[in-house]
Amino acid sequence: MSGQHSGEAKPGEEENAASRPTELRRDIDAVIDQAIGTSPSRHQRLADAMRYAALGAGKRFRAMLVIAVSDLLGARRGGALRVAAAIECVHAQSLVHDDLPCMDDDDLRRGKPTLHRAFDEATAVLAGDALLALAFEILSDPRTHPEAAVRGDLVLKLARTMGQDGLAGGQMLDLFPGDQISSEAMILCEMRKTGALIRYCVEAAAILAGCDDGQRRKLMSFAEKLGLMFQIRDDILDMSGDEKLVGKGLRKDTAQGKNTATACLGLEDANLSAAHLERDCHEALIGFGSQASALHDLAAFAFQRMH
Ligand code: GRG
Repeated sequence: MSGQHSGEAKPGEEENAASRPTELRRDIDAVIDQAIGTSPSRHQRLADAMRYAALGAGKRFRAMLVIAVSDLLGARRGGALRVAAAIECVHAQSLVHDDLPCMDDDDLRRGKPTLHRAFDEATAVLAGDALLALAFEILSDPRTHPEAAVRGDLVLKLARTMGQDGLAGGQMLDLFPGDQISSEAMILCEMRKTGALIRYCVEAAAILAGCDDGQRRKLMSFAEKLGLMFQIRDDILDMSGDEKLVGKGLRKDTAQGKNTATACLGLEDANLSAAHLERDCHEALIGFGSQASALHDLAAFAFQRMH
């Protein structure tokens, strides 16, 4: 992922899956690939499109976050990997639909043609739909957690994360910001379209592990700051990043009149805001000690990322 997340555990620190990104990437791909399956009775083009969107590329930031929190809280690794894979399916769907001509109309994603360019629009819509359905299938499978109540909670919270108060609602605010560019409206949009899924990564790991209220409050505070910071950094990269590194077309937000952090605050203040949020992330983790080092690394990565 980056220098801070190089795959080496620091001496004296317990190694966890989030500190071994290559291994984690392989494990997540294996869960998604197996869940897509190979049934000959299914439409091969749909399965191919789902694999094109969900396997191989991407930083797997959300998966790493799930694993880092579940390692911190002592959740079972197999279940955490399945939750991480389900979240990466939702994330992949959101990118596929975001890139469609009726939304942001993008040609490049993760360094390759967007799904509707590589396949066709109808396939991209359906592959996105099927990836969402697959996420719920993965979560509600007893292999994710033996207790039905835990699986039910995971499903309920994901449904809320995706709906009007989450990704779909955030994307509406992104596409139809109204006349007024304000920082309140910008923050609401960013918290929903991006923050909600990052928040769910932490919430889902806490649900899996069954942590106490005090730990949950600190972790959710961390998650909210992290999600907003991740999107502000995305806005900054859209304005000042390198297209080759980021792997998608940039400098479209301003042209499209989007209510982004950079449009609202300017580049310098957007950077300052991201820096404050990074500091808040680290502060929220005080109390977990060195056991939360993978989470500190992820916050540092989210702030410093160039892709
Ligand atoms: C889920 C029901 C439902 C609807 C989706 C299309 C849509 C509604 C929402 C789009 C939300 C969106 C694309 C927000 C941007 C999130 C974001 C910062 C994406 C980039 O994440 P990275 O940098 O990407 O982690 P990689 O490629 O590394 O995984």
